[in-house]
Amino acid sequence: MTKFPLKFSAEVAEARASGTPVVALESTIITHGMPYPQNIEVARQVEADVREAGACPATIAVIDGKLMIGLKDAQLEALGEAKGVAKLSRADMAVCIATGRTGATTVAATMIAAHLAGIAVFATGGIGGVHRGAENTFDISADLMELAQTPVTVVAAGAKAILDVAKTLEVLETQGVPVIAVGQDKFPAFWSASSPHKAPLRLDDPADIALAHLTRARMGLPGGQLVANPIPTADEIPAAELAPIIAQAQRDADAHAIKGKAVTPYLLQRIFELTEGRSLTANIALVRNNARLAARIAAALGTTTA
Ligand code: PSU
Ligand code: MN
Repeated sequence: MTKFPLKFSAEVAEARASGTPVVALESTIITHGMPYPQNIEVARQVEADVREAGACPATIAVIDGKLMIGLKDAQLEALGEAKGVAKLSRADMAVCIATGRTGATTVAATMIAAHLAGIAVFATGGIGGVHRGAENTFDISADLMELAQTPVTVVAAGAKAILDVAKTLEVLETQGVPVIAVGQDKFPAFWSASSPHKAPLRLDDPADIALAHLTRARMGLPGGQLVANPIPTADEIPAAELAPIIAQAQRDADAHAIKGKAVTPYLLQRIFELTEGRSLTANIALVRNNARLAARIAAALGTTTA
């Protein structure tokens, strides 16, 4: 906890007062990860999923220089409609706040905000990671280093298959981040439930994930955990079907010289087009699935005494 000024929504303030578990949600997925108007619908739906699972959703964003922990519905809608909203990671968050601007938080920035607000569990779609060709571009998401230093358990459907998943897992290991698959041994690949990669760790019970989180804290280890929750198989796009589409999207990104922060949003949009919207349907299913699991972990954290 900190003295840094945070702006809690009424719902989150009430949850904190009454001891209701809280789950953080990111906003870059709204502004850069999904097309309008589905982005707003999905953001609302994911919040409803968290509530239904007995926790309180806290969607995080910077609005007019204020670090918001929980958004009113009108704010969420405005963010989803806005164009040109900044994508904030660790590097740009303070500048956005200091200059009174508006920005959406990535996984890294949402973790920082959640920790400032005393929220231990955060649900998203997929984390950023090591991009293909990173040996030339050095494009490695700040999300990985954030997981190494900020004590928030992040529930994601693995790493987006647009990444180099093997290199992403290597960096997570080097950084000392526990990567915990749920319900299977394989590391999930976002739109696909499985991948050729074995997850380093597996825990199937939310209570064990909560206990592992607390144990790290008690040991004085910095950083969080990556909980890799596979997309329900009914909703997945098989990896073999997706592989040529991802390769095409990557070629298009290269041909248009897309760089830096623009890479992930570009690839997601291109895959959406190339799959005629199927990637979005899968993305929605996996985020909702992650929100429900995160709520259970947050509830377990509230009752676990390590
Ligand atoms: N997951 C999604 N859609 C997204 C993202 C994640 O389903 O848009 C966003 C997250 O905010 C993540 C960011 O932190 O993409 C990673 O961007 P980069 O690769 O530039 O670090
Ligand atoms: Mn990047």
